[in-house]
Amino acid sequence: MFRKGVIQICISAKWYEENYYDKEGNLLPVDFYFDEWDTIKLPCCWNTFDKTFLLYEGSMIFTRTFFFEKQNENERVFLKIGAANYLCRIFLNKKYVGMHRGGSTPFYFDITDFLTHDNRILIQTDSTRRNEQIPPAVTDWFNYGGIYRDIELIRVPEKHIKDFKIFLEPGSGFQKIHAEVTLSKKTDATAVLTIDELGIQEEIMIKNGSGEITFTAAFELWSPEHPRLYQVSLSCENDSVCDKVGFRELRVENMDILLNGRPVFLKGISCHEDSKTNGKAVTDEERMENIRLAKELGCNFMRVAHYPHNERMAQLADELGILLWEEIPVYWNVHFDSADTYADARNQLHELVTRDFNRASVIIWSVGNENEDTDDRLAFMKNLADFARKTDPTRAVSAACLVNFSKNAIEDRLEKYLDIIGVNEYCGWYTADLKMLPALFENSRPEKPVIITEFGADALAGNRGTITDKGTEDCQAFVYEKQIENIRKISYIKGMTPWILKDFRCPRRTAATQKYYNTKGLVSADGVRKLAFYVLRDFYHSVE
Ligand code: GCB
Repeated sequence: MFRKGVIQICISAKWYEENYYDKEGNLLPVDFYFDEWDTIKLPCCWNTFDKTFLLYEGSMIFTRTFFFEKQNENERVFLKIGAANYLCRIFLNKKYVGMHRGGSTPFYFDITDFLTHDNRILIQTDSTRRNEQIPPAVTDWFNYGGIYRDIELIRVPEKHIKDFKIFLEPGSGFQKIHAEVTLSKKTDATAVLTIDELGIQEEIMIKNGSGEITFTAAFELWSPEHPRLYQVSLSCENDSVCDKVGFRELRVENMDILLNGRPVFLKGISCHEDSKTNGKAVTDEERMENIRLAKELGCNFMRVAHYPHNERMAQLADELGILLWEEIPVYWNVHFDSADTYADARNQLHELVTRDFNRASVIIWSVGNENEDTDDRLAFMKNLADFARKTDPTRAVSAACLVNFSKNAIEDRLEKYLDIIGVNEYCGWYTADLKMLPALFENSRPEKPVIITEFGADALAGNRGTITDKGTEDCQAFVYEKQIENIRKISYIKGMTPWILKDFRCPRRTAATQKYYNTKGLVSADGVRKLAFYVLRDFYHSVE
């Protein structure tokens, strides 16, 4: 089974094996052998694997051999790659299987017809940053390379369950569950949905490959305080899938965000997927530690920025009880006039929504971060927002917008197409004058609830000084105090996710107090809590 195997790597776009021939049948020369390549354990980011590769960006080839035994004539075998940054091309037994672009979402290839008993797989990943990609070349985080999430072979019957969505039917008075099934073939069938703990066993009639059902059930609601999950299973002929699912309702009504019918203030924190030792290939322990830190702060909400994090994050958030904002990397200076770039962004959104649809913790899809308000950007992001809303009626759509600096106001034409307005403002830091903050809030007349998706200040852990000494914990804590003092008075602000839980690797950050890290974390990359951590903690523990 091809799962977390030992993979061989080589930095080269060329590769040879003794038995490779050119088109005329001439033996190709060999100047190295797969067996001599370096060995790496996947998944991982090559940058943290070996310091030779720390700053390497480009193409890397991974290969291994494996045996495969068919279990029956009708099975199909899919190769799933949890994420590979950014382009990924797959070859199996010297044949090209396909390619995927997008560095943070999972993808699947049906490799049944490529498999034999003895197999050699070869996967090329290319982490080159390009302006036409999502994200574009310039970002404020580290561009880790590699296949950094799980690789799996999945066996399914030829006619299998392709998609299964289950959720609390919005507006049903918290009484009804809705489920939708899609099969791999456009045929008729009957599927059976079971939730043992609720005594539910429902038949779903499938016509032409799809079916749905709505039924009444006496379930407990999922919430951060009570993260109740139910074991759900679905079977259809020879196939079955299962999931652990919570049922909750999220609505935006007038100026309120309602969770299970009650207004909620989103006490949040932003976080990257980044660890000192593992890069983006963070472990479950590291993810749980981040959630634990957020809970210590008193959070009920996390903004997992700026790209889809590992699917385990949403599963753990479901289990541990924390609401999530999930985001695609439509970040800064995107080629908004390019149809190709739009297709890339939309595909990443589609893969994210499909992956996490059944996660109760995820309440907001964000379609971008800090993009200048131009006509092309408006059309591009409106289409993404419409797409998210159409594919998912159970969540809110948002984006982290810029302040309109010419008016010092929360004002962006995209607001019309969002359910919740996200705003990044750096009063006290990039906008040095803190007096701009009360003015910003007074100047604004948002017609939808606002989340302050970013504010913050850099501070090197242990670096102390006065409140005006940039890069000190004291200055960072002061910015947090002033921000909180202002934000708490504003009734249209329904949540906040300050920037950021932990310091993260960032080659653009060259100051002596940064050392190639963005040090706006409340906690250092080594886990040291800074003064501002306690400022935010005291605030969150003082509000409902
Ligand atoms: C921002 C960006 C975020 C940066 C942050 C900063 O506005 O959204 O990606 O890391 O500011 O530290 O400058």
